[in-house]
Amino acid sequence: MSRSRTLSKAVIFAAVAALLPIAATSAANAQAATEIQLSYKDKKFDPAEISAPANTPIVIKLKNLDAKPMEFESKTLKIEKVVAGSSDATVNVRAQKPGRYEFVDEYNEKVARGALVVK
Ligand SMILES: [Cu+2]
Repeated sequence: MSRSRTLSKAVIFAAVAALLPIAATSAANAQAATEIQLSYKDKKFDPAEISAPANTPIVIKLKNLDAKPMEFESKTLKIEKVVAGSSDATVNVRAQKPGRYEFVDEYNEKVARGALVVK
């Protein structure tokens, strides 16, 4: 075996060894994610308050039942997502500390409000 081939095997081994902990971490995160169903209809979120455990990723399955588009927005969660009328979207929320995180439909901010309570 040539010297360069031995070297490249070592490099590949090092690269794989470096990637393994990342793969293990994302698998753990995927497993721990809390999935929440949330509907939007007549400019109202249903339920208006959702909750999730702290320090685990959250996946909000959002159904816009209105014919018009809406924009799911949360300043505290740093999320903005436009959802077309009569369609579904997935909103991924990073793991959060305990607290109350308000969200709105930015197009109807005064009436369309909700909150994610992390405990
Ligand atoms: Cu916005």
